[in-house]
Amino acid sequence: MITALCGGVGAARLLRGMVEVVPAGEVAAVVNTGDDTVLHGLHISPDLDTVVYTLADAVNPETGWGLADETWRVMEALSDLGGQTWFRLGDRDLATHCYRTQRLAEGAGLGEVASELARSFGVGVRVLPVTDDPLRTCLTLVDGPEIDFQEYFVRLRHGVAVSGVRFEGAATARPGPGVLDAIAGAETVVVCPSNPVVSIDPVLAVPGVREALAGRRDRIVAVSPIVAGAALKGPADRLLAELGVPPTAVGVARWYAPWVGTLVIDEADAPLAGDVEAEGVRCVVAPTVMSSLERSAALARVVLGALG
Ligand code: FO1
Repeated sequence: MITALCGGVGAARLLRGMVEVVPAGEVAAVVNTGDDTVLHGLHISPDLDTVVYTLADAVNPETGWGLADETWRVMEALSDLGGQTWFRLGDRDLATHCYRTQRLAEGAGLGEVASELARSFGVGVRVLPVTDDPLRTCLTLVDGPEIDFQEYFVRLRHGVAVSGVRFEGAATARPGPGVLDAIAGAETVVVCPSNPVVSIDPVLAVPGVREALAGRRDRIVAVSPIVAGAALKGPADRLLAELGVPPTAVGVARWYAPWVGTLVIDEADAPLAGDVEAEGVRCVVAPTVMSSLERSAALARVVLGALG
């Protein structure tokens, strides 16, 4: 079995490539829930939905989140009422949030609902929220206030400097159903090209996850989300720099070195391979920009072949 630690768009694209290479039933995705938020009274799980929509070939290809061929009648009507529309929820995407919110109100766990939604979308990969308990990524801005992830990422377009990140609820969160077994039983653990600080670290913050990964460093391979000193999407480069880590593939190697044995970096960063290995992390150089399904599948082949 292959278990992937996942955040948002980059992780979903690699998973989609992976199921071109191995049967979906052999893949488990342990997905970050620190981005989850409640808006309009609806529980929204962006990383879970991005993984399911992408694996179902239903995701909006321009944005990498939300559904393709969306209509926006509810957002338009909400705007006319002076309601909140900064977080864009398409009409069919809203059905997912209504369904999840209703099922949670009926007492279903986040993991149970995730597998129901995966099944409804015809997704064979096991989609496992890292925890069913509340987990929220909170960022402290340099000029003082602490805000939640979607305020930072969407409302402020991550255009503000961050001095600290914490994961509210992590101390008491329990690993979701199947999470520890998926990690312990994996022949290979793949750390997807997600934001190390706000997508992968919240997964590690859930008690038990680091322990399950411990001792398996030689079976853990990560893909750098930073290519040529920049994040392909989102604020990974700036966040690393703001937290005192070089916003480069070498900085990613340093961030992951304690528990990740191999890092795949893009060909653009080939000159950094020696510096990555100097961090104590084995380095594999390959094309990592997933601009098509073929490129995603090719990267998945490299990642799954990296450990022999
Ligand atoms: N990202 C945006 O930049 N703007 C949005 O309006 C937005 C809405 C949205 C709705 C549902 C969903 O599942 C994701 C959405 N995202 C939006 C992306 C989301 O903020 C990120 O995908 C993750 O939280 C970070 O990976």
